[in-house]
Amino acid sequence: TDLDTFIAGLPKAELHLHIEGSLEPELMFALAARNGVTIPFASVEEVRAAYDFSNLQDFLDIYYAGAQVLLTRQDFHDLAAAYFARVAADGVVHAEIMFDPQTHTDRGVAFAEVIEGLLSAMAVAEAEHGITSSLILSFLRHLSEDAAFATLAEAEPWLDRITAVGLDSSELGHPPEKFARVFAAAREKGLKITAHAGEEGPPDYVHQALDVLGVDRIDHGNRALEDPALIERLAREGMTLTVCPLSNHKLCVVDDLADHPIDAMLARGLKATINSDDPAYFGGYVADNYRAVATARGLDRAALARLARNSFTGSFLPEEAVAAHL
Ligand code: ES4
Ligand code: ZN
Repeated sequence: TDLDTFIAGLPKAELHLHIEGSLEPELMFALAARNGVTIPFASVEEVRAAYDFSNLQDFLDIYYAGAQVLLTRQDFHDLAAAYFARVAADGVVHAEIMFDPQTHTDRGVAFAEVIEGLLSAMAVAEAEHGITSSLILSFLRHLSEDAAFATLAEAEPWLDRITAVGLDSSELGHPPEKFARVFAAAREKGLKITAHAGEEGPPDYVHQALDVLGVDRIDHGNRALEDPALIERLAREGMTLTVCPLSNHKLCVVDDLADHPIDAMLARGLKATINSDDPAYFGGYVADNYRAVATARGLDRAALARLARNSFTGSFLPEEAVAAHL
């Protein structure tokens, strides 16, 4: 079989996906029209042309602007339904989906509209595509810890349908320790914990995610490679890293995909996984990310299968469900 067929045929979990980052320009225009929202672009082509980023903040500015077309429960349903329909073809059988409630509640959209729309699409995905999924509520780190606490309080009625909390948005200047108390509170409520760390931030932010937040997973983690003792610790603890190759390239975390450290991570014993991050903005869904590193770094099929296997062992699925996927 050819490489694309092999990759699509590998059952895989997606562990690092911002649902707002799966908003394709076509749907952005459709929702803008449906909701009477003005967007600063004349065409789908103009939107795609704007997706030329030099760093994380550059991207985030456009990502938050795009999210403004999302207003109703139906919008969030349509957004997630489009994601599931797309990744069914990529061999995704389980997805742990991050959402940023503050991006919406700060514009006056009710938390209930956001989460009920996502939950209804998740039910359809399981029925129609056999894809299981769970939700990761991600706090925006450029906002205050008090704002994160308020978001956790708003989520209270749905805590049995939220698997984990995460930490995303502008990393530099917003270290994990800023959120020590709210992550402790989330853990008390039985939620799993993940955090973006070491995407643009230094290795110390990865240390803080481990020691201060007590994460179960690290999102990205690229810059951990600058710290040999940290690499050793992550390997020893079997900590999963949710790596996003096309994102890393688009946001200039790596200058060239040919320099992507995915194989270095595996060689150092790190439990790396492959994910899409914000597929509508970074030019590819999860299978595209597998293909990109397979081609750029010459990964063989055993390495690709290892990465797919890691996506299940690194998931927040219960042990029996993980075993059923291996
Ligand atoms: C994000 Cl790539 C990335 N990094 C940090 N925060 C984010 N939110 C959406 N995509
Ligand atoms: Zn991310």
